[in-house]
Amino acid sequence: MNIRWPNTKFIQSVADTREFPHIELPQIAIAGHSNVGKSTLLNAIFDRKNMVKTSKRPGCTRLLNLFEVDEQILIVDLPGYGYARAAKKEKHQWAKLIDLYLRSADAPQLVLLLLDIRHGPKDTDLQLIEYLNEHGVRWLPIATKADKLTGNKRTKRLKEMCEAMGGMLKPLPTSSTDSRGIETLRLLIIEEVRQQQQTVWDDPLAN
Ligand SMILES: Nc1nc2c(ncn2[C@@H]2O[C@H](COP(=O)(O)OP(=O)(O)O)[C@@H](O)[C@H]2O)c(=O)[nH]1
Ligand SMILES: [Mg+2]
Repeated sequence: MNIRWPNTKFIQSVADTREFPHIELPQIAIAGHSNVGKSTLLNAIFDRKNMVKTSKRPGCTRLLNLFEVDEQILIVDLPGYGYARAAKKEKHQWAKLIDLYLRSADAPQLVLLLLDIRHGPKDTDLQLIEYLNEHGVRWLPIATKADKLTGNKRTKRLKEMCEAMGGMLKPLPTSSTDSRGIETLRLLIIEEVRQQQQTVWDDPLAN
């Protein structure tokens, strides 16, 4: 299957959860450390070069960026965290925005947690996982930059990452450079949306 989403569009940036627009679509949020490859991966999923702005300066976005995919899915790009040089106040603002968002009526059904395959989960990732588990937010780990490791090293690393996160979820390896895992990720998103819609309607995606 070849999934394409030609009508993907940027909706708006939200600095405060009170500004969150009323959009009744299944919602998936994307989280991860700054520089993990979040913007690049989103562009790869959307099959666009510059739908999501990539920046050389890590940690400069402090907003929720909303994208609507083919009028079917709302993708929320969360600000990257864990930027060592960020001021304490900035880190606090990040945590506050994420906390308000994840506990709001607009909370996502699923969080895709991006982790650099070379570094695995860092303390800040583990803190987020703990938070998501505590608040009953479903999440799935996605390993980025899989092209940076090969063969056994990659397999071993994925296993270690899985163990470091409690041993339940094995990260999906992806690469925006060689497109590995991108189509699987699109399928995963579609499957998530299908499940959501089935609870509301009678399988509208069946044809
Ligand atoms: N080798 C490799 N580099 C990547 C990949 N994805 C992103 N990068 C690089 O990682 C850096 C950070 O990417 P970016 O998407 O801006 O990260 P963000 O801060 O998480 O949004 C950039 O220099 C990208 O070119 C990938 O799949 N493979
Ligand atoms: Mg980015």
